[in-house]
Amino acid sequence: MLKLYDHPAPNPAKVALFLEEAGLPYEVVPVDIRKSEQHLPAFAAINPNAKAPALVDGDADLFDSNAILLYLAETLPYAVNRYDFEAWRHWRIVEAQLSRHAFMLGDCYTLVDMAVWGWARAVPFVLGTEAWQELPSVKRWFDLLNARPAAHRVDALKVKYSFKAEVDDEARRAMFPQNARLLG
Ligand SMILES: N[C@@H](CCC(=O)N[C@@H](CS)C(=O)NCC(=O)O)C(=O)O
Repeated sequence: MLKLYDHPAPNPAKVALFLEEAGLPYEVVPVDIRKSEQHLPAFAAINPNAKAPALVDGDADLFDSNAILLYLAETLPYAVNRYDFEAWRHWRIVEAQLSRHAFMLGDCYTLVDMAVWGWARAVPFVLGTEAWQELPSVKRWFDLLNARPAAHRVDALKVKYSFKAEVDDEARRAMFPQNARLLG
């Protein structure tokens, strides 16, 4: 796990913000600069400049907040891998449930099915078009719900009103304004 040598001061805060925005797990090691902990030999071994923040990632010791930000920006594959893994893990739980029951809670169609259906529609987009082959029970249940007249009427709404379909830069700015901070 990443270790952030942290003090609630501007330079460490940049790095903490990035870690939080990226959803990366990290452990905080407090460095109280008002108690001179930045000058302790153990910390100086990590950051010879004797200032917070520092970051330890496995064998890599890093210092200077902007250098750390650039280093962290290279961890995108880690973040993508993490969320892809988590998405599959959750859908496999749903798959196991629907392999034993017609609907999420058993034999009856309930609110839980409606809640899961909302996101099931995004499965090919999030997990790829081949995903249904790995989730046959979810697909069986999804087709059943999609065949309901109510689901047809819901689909008709997106045709009736002209919603933007492209996820371009404008859409990304609208949906994830917090990411502007990552661009500096
Ligand atoms: N260029 C360094 C500056 C780090 C820095 O000045 N850190 C301050 C806290 S914001 C600090 O540790 N001050 C204690 C000291 O100078 O002894 C960076 O961006 O990380």
